[in-house]
Amino acid sequence: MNTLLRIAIQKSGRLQEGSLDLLKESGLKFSNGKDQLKTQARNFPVEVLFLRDDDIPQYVEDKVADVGLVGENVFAEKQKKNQIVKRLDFAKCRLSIAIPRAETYGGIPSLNGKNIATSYPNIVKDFLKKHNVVPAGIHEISGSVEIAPGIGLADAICDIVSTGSTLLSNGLKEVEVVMQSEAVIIANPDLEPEKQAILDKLLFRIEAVKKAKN
Ligand code: PRT
Ligand code: ZN
Repeated sequence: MNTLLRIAIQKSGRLQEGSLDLLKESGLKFSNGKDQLKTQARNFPVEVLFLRDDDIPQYVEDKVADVGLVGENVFAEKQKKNQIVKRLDFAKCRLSIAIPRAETYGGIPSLNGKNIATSYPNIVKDFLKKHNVVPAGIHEISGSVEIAPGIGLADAICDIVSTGSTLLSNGLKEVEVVMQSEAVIIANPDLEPEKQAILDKLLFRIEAVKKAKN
C-alpha cells in the first residue's frame, strides 16, 4: 500500500482560503467540493481532510491526521503533543485582553479578582498565573465573547483581535496582548519515516513558493 500523508485543514472559515491556496500553489491538485470531508491529491501522496479548526490538534495528536493547518492560538490553547513545523504568514491576529472603554486600566495586577470571559481558558490561565494574578473566574464561552461585559457576564474578555473594530463597536478597549498568532502547520512529533519524507517534500515546496513571492 502506498503511504499517504493526511493533512487536516479548516472546512470553512477564515483559514480555509489561505489553506487551499497554499496547498494548490505548492502544486497539489485535488478537488474540494462543498460537502466533501476528504479528498486525495491526484499528483502527490497526500490526502486532505476538511475539519473544524478546534478539532484539528486532537486529530493530529491521535494520528487521525498526520499534520494540520491551524491558527497558532488554537494550537496553544489545545496543548496537545504536536509541534509547529512551519509558520505561514497569513491569518495574522493577536489574542488580547479587553475591558470596557470607560474604565481606567490599572495594569495586569488590576485583573486580580476579575471575571474574564474567553474561548481560550488555558492560554488565559497560563498568562494570569505567569503574572501572579488570581481572577475571580475564567468563563469559557465559545462565541460572541465581546458582548460578555455589556451583558454583565464578565469584567473583561480575552479574544482574538485583528483590526480592533469589533472591540470598538462593543464599547471595549484592548489593554494587554497575550499572544500574537498566525496560521501554522502542526505535525505529530512521531511520524513514520515515509510520512516524514512526504512532509519534508511539501515543506520544501511551500518554502519555494514563499521565496518566489518575496
Ligand atoms: O468553524 P470553525 O470552528 O472551524 O472556525 P472558527 O469560527 O472557530 O474560526 P474562524 O474561521 O473565525 O477563525 C479561524 C482562525 O483565524 C482563528 O483561530 C485565528 O487564528 C484566525 N483569525 C485571524 C481570526 C481573526 N483573524 C479574527 N479577526 N479569528 C477570528 N477573528 C474574529 C475576532 O475574534 C473578532 O470577533 O473576527 C472578529 C473581527 O475582528 P476585528 O478585530 O477585525 O474586528
Ligand atoms: Zn473553531
